Amino acid sequence: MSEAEHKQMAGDAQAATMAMATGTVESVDAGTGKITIAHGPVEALKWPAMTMAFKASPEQVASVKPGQKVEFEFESKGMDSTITRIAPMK
Ligand SMILES: [Cu+2]
Repeated sequence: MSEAEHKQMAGDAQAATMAMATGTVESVDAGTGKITIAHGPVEALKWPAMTMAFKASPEQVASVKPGQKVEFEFESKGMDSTITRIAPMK
């Protein structure tokens, strides 16, 4: 890749980016404060569909169950993704 492209990637990794996605809860872990979600593609981050763990508050972890379809917003910074809002889909 070109140097310009590489710099842009480095920049993207440092800046926190807000994004929205929908997916299915795979598991919740109250101990580590994580919700694992099989999510659809996230255009804002150029992510394909994948299953990954998101950091979440105890209230957020308690608000969803495995198997539930959810709609959520998160902040992505480098390898860390933190949920800012999550709600079951109707
Ligand atoms: Cu992902």
